Amino acid sequence: MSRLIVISNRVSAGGGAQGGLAVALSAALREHGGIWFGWSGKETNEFTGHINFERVDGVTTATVDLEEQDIEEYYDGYANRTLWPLFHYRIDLAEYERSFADGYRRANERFADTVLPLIEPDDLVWVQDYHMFPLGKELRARGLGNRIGFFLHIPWPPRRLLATLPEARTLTEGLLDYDLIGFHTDEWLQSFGDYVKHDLGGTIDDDGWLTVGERRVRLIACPAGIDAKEFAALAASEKAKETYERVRRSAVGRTLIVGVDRLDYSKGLEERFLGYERFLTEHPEERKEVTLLQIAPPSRGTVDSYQRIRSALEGLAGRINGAHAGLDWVPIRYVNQGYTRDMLAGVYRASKVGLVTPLRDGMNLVAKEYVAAQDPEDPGVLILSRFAGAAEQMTEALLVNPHSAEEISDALGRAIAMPRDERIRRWRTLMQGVEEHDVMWWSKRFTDALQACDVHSTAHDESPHGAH
Ligand code: GDG
Repeated sequence: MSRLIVISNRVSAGGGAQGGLAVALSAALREHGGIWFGWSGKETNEFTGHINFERVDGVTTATVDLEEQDIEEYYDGYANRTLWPLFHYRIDLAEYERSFADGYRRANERFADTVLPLIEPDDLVWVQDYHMFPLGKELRARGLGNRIGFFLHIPWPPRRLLATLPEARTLTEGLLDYDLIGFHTDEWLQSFGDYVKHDLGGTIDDDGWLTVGERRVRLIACPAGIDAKEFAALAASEKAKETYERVRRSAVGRTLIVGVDRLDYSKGLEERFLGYERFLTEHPEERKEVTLLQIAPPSRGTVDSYQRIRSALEGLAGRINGAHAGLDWVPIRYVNQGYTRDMLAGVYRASKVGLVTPLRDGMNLVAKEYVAAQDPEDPGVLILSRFAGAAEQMTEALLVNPHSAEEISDALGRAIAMPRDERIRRWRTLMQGVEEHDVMWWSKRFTDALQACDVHSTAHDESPHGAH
């Protein structure tokens, strides 16, 4: 079996705070052997390419520090201010600055220079996400002939939106140096295909082989999942039970509705609050019988748009609570803090409704975690945005348009009134999907598809890294 080199912006092997994806990537690395390479998250005065190796829970990690200017232009800039909003269809928030694009290219060149000597001839190289689009091209330019795959964790935007990015063409052409490109859903794959067909003159056959001139790249839709067994076990842990009891006690018999999201404008939190307010107005009989618990740990706080969404939400939660609260009831409990995964599992299980309404989301793992944490005898109801990648698989959820306060309100009414047998029937189908297409399935499907690709055809065979 080939070794695996995983490359991602941040490296998170081992430790209790690992998310589901990190667990899967660590498991794949333990199975294949290999290295997880990325940015350490730390700053250095001068980039030297010094690699810090660690061995964590059977996984070797290799990280580098970046200069302040790299972090500002590559990470805060191009990744978080340009690509993230654009790829979530928010061109109103996207900032197009040449210095960001330059910093992004420079950081990727630095990653390529640093990781190259760590890669052996038969290794599979798996690059993760939008921070690293050009890395494959940079590695090819340095003569690497290995199989290199890329997985995109966020949506691919429609081509007319992508066209607003000054570097759209360079960025997309650069992706043709990968052997395999994975997306969460067919929709994102089709959007990518549209751009390539219209703007690069490519063709795609029924098996997902993309051809542009001499280049052939395999495209697959490969939806990421969670470790369903681990999550169900978390939900049965002492800490989860304790949290379950605590949350239920604090709800004093009221129906709990839960939202758990990184504080991000793509997650549709304002629209969610407005939909919930509409529900309170349209269902006066339910007032004081329900509570919305929204957990939203802050993220990317150095970016203006994140500071704005944070204060907008505080204002909105305050206004709704001010307008509707009584002596012994507040409609929204809005918590700007993160919890451990076992506590989250307890919170999900204590909540009769999981409200997951992003305006756009590559996949959304919270929807799957909510399902995995439920009591099979008395499961809650998942309300899910049609615009989350997860909606392609989770059709037994109540699917809503997250922009419509009326649809959110109607779905809340339906979820709260749903009879137990219908809840069980829907949950079983959802849980079957979550278990079958779990995160181990995802990483195996991707690495198997990468292994099956021919060794890169246009590699520079004279290079030591191109030889096989
Ligand atoms: C990107 C894509 C895609 C949240 N609050 C806490 C906490 N979380 C955890 C959740 C979940 C994870 O964070 C969030 O994952 P999502 O998938 O929902 O969203 P993004 O962070 O935007 O992830 C997304 C994903 O990549 C994978 O490809 O699905 O579409 O945007 O696991 O549980 N975890 C802890 N405390 C919290 O308070 N411990």
